[in-house]
Amino acid sequence: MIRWHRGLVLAALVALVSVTPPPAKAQARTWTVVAGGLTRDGSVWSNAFHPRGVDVTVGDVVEWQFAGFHNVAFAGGGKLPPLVVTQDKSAYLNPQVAFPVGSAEYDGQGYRNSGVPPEDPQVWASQQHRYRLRFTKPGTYVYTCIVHGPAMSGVVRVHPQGTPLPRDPAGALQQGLEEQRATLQAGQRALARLRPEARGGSVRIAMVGDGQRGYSLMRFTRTPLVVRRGTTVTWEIQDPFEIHTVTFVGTEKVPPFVIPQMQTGGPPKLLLNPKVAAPTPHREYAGSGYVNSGILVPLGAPGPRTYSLRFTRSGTYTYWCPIHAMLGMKGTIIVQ
Ligand SMILES: [Cu+2]
Repeated sequence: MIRWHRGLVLAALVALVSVTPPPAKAQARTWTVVAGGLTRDGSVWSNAFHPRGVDVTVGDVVEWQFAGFHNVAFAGGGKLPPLVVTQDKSAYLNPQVAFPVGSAEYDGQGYRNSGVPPEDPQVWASQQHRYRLRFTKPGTYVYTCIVHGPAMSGVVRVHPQGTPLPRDPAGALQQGLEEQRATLQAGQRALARLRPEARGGSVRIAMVGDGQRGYSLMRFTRTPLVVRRGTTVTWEIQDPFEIHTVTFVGTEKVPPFVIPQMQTGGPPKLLLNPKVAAPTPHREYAGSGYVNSGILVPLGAPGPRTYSLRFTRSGTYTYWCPIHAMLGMKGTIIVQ
């Protein structure tokens, strides 16, 4: 009798399994976050993640699409690595930032890094460069773009399965695109207001960014700056995200900022060109030659933020930020 009973129960179970759908296990979803953004002319740049915060459930994937030169880094309980490392007195982009690190899953432990996209505005505009991470444990995970520092951070809030979420993936992406539009529009308004400030015999040019709004301007001025001979012009970074230089190249080409050095059996080393990074000793600009500020650093970072040159000769002069030359970051000074 017992044996017969057991057989009946088994038969009943088999029948039950064959007619009922599998237990309600939430379908893993993919959420899109856009890293950065830029206007078509490259003048305004987003240094924010859109949306800044995203709510997901355990098992879901977040996919970052890179609309600029950014990385996505989760510290995983440790310290984030530095952007730059030095070796034999040369400075390199840290491979721990430039290239992907860690598995495609994250439970809050261990460093995860997307790497950076190619330095190519077309790749940025197409958002083809992507990074995916699956979240396997509930928690609130802050991440940072190490290229642009702690002011460029985002958060992924991972909830237990079954938790009702404020948005679905389409809604979260729409929110992100709205945030991106607001950021770029705020930047465009700031660009429209951008004016060099004249004080006595000197003029000040601000390189502007806004940590709250999340933008940086990739322009020195909107129109050529006209000054009298003998005027001192001072450039000053007022931006929490970006480094820039002020570089008069004379008859030379605009030098590249990053020089890849091919390695056998590994990724290239990314040398930061000392020609761009290091200042020349000039205090005056007499109309020719290579004259360079060296790297000027963001608000809050250690290092120089200002650079001054006295213009001693009449003429029309173009200068560049080689770091952002591909975005059209150049200026013109007319010395009368
Ligand atoms: Cu720049």
